[in-house]
This record gives sequence, structure tokens and C-alpha cells, in this order.
Amino acid sequence: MNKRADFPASLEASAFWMPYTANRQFKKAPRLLVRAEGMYYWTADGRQVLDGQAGLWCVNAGHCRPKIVAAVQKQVAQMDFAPTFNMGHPIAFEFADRLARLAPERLSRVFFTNSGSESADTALKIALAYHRARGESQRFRLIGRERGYHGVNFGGMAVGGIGANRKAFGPGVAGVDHIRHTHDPQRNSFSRGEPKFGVEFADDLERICTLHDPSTIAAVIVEPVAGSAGVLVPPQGYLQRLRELCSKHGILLIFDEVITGFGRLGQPFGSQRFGVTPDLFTVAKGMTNGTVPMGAVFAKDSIYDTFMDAPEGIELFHGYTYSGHPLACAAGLATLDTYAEEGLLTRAASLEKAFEERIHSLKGGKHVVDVRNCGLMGAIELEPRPGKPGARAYEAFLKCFEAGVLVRYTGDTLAFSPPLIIEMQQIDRIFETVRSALAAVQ
Ligand code: PXG
Ligand code: PLP
Repeated sequence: MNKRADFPASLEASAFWMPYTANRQFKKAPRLLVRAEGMYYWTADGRQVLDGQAGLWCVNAGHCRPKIVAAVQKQVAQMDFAPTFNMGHPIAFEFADRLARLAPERLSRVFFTNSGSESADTALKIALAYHRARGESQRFRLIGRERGYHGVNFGGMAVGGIGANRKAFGPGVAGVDHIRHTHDPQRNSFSRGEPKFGVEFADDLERICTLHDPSTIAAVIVEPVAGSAGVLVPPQGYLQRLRELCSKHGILLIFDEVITGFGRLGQPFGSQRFGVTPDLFTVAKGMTNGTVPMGAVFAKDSIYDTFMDAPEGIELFHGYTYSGHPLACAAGLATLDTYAEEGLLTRAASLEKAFEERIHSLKGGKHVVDVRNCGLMGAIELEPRPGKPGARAYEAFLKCFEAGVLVRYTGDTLAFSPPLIIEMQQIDRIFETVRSALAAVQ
């Protein structure tokens, strides 16, 4: 199966400029995946690897699910592409309507994009245009949160709060500010699920409102659980408080559910798990089980209606060539079928306690300074090696991979987000492998 002994040697000069990767380091010692099925990948040299990160937080139903594969194959042969600007095709409407039925009540309008980054920028633009349509064009400010990740396009980068993702790229979008992050290891380390302390971090929005005046703020965007920053779970009551403040000040609340959507937290969407309803929310990744790139923004009916109240004509000057791409819609519909048939959108709820037990069993382990979890999402934070931030997690990641388990590392944190079809013995295997890897890392 695609075994090519010359692969590693040939990659050093490859044209592929790899994303978010240390290119030179990788190309000297590549790790190549050539096949996938269910919970597993197979490497170019034929090793089987347990997927502890659902691809890249996206393959929620596991790999190469037959129904999804068949739907994409059928669609590509029937109609490869059709425009959605001034034209339409039935499955785009069907998919939007199916999605709307999963969403919280009254968030039933769906705008299609092709990624989480595009979803973030789309949501921000809808927020600005919405206020303008209501005669409040002075609401131009976009508020993100420290440590937030909303993709790599200019809007999402601007409201994002991870320094390394911003520093090389200039002044960005005007009128952006950030509320503080919710990470408080002093009080909350080794919390199981939502940490006890920190509801008051939401009040930081009042500081921003006092500084800029709330009447200038269009939207606040946060991840219900911050993923890229290392799985930062919201303190108890924090999202509720943020919701109250946004409502009080007429600010739209946007949830970025690119990771938390499609069952990761034990409900279809994070908003449903936390019982807090945003005005707009973004998705991608699990929407098509990672098979065909796609994202979307869900909007409140009242937001959509505001646009539709305008005089006849194009209501929103925004859209992508591939918005509602037929292959993605076919993949998405088959993905929703698979999720429904196997109860995957709520399966994380039944595994959460056991997953929590296993991941927290690493507490007290070598190098471990914090463990966090929510749904089937978890993180183990390591004490950085003095003078070499990230080195320890990278070595642990390599050791896990050599031992046949793929986990994600970011900074000095190991992150876990397995496919939602995972079985108990596979959860055990992930954390036993991590335990051995950490024991072997200096
Ligand atoms: N918002 C959130 C909350 C995300 O997690 C994006 C937007 C951007 O999506 P796209 O499809 O444009 O990549 C994301 C993506 C990681 C990691 O391990 C996280 C993401 C992507 C790749 C790696 O930290 N999140
Ligand atoms: N750049 C050029 C020159 C284009 O013509 C288009 C789309 O027509 C784009 C960028 C945007 O591409 P997409 O719609 O795939 O985001």
C-alpha cells in the first residue's frame, strides 16, 4: 500500500510549503500518513496509528465512513460543481435545512463557507452589516479574547488572541480589542470539566465597554471552549455572564464552534451543552467529518430577517465561489446521517466521565502541571523545559507517534480530541501511551 522507501529522502527539496509546521525539521524526518479507516491511520511504512486527535479536530465519526465516501463519489460523478451566486442546487438547500434542525431554536439561517477561518470572517462581516442595516453603523468594533483562535484570515486573526499568530502580520483590522482570557492555573489547575473560579472574567467586557462606549461595539467572539490555546474550559457561569452583558449592551455574541460543534462536547453544539445561546455561531471541521472542506455561519432568524427587510436586491455582498459546494453538501448530508444513525452527536456525553477519569489519572505524572477536560476534548499541560519552550511536548508527541498513537501538541500542551466513535480500550491506550512517553521524556 503506497510503500515508497525513497519518500523520506525525496522530501527535503519538496515544493510543498507546509502549514503551521517546522518545514525544515519535518522534511528531514517526515511522518507520512497514507491510509485511514475508523479510529486508525496507516503510515507510509505500514504502521497502524490510533488517531487521538480526529485528524485535526474534524473527523468526528472516524475515517473513511462508507456512507460518506459513497455520497461524495456519487455526487462528483453527477454534478461536480454548480454556482450558488444567482443559481442553486437542491442539496445546498437540503443541507442548510438539515443543519438548521440541529441548531438551537431561532438560529436557523445558514451561510456556507469553506473553512473555519472563512466562517469567522463571515460572521464578523454579518455582524457589522447587521448593525448598519439597523441604522447603527457606529457599531464597528469587534471584540475577541486573549488566547482565542478564529483562524488565519485577517478578521479572525485580528480578533484572535494568540500572539504568535499575529505578530508577523502588521496592524490588522481597525477597531479590534480583546477581553482577558479565562485561564487561571493558580485557582483552577486540574479542574474536572468547568472550573469553579472565574465567572468574573466575563466582567472584563464591562471594562472594554467603559473604554470604548458599548454603542460602538458590534460583536464579541469567543470559543465556548478555547481549542488551539490548549483546551481552556470556561469557568462555571462565565458564558452566561458574557451573554447577559452582550444582551444588556446590544452587542452580538458570536460563538466560534469550529471545534466544539458536531458532538465534541456531548451535544450537537457547545451552546446547547452550556445552555447559552449566541446570536451567530461558526462551524467547519466536523460538519463534513473532515472529508470535503466546508464551514458555515448560523444566524438568528431575526438577524436574517433584518437583511431581508431591505429593499429588493442583493442583501449581503459576501460569498465564496465554493459556498455550498455540491461535494461538500453531499459529504455533509451523509455525515449527518452517520452521526444520527450512531448517536454520535451525544455520544461524548456518555464517555465524558470515563475519559475524564483516564486523563486525570495523569495528574502527579512526570512533568504534568495541569489537566483539563470537557466532553471528548482534553489537555495535559507540561512544565516547559527551562529555556526550551515546547521541546518537551514535541518529544512526547514523537514518542507517542512511535508507539502508535497520534496526539496533538501545541506549546507545552498535549491535546486530545479523538473521533467520537472511540471505544474505552482505545481511550485507555491513548493515556497509557502518553504516560509511558512522558516517563521517557527528560
Ligand atoms: N475557529 C476555531 C475555534 C478553530 O479551532 C478555526 C476557526 C479555523 O478553521 P480552519 O478550517 O480555517 O483551519 C479553527 C481551526 C490546533 C488546530 O490543533 C486548531 C485548528 C486548526 C488546526 C490546528 O490547535 N482550529
Ligand atoms: N481572487 C480572484 C481574482 C477571484 O476572481 C476570486 C473569485 O472569483 C477570488 C479571489 C475569491 O475566490 P473564492 O471565491 O474561491 O474565495
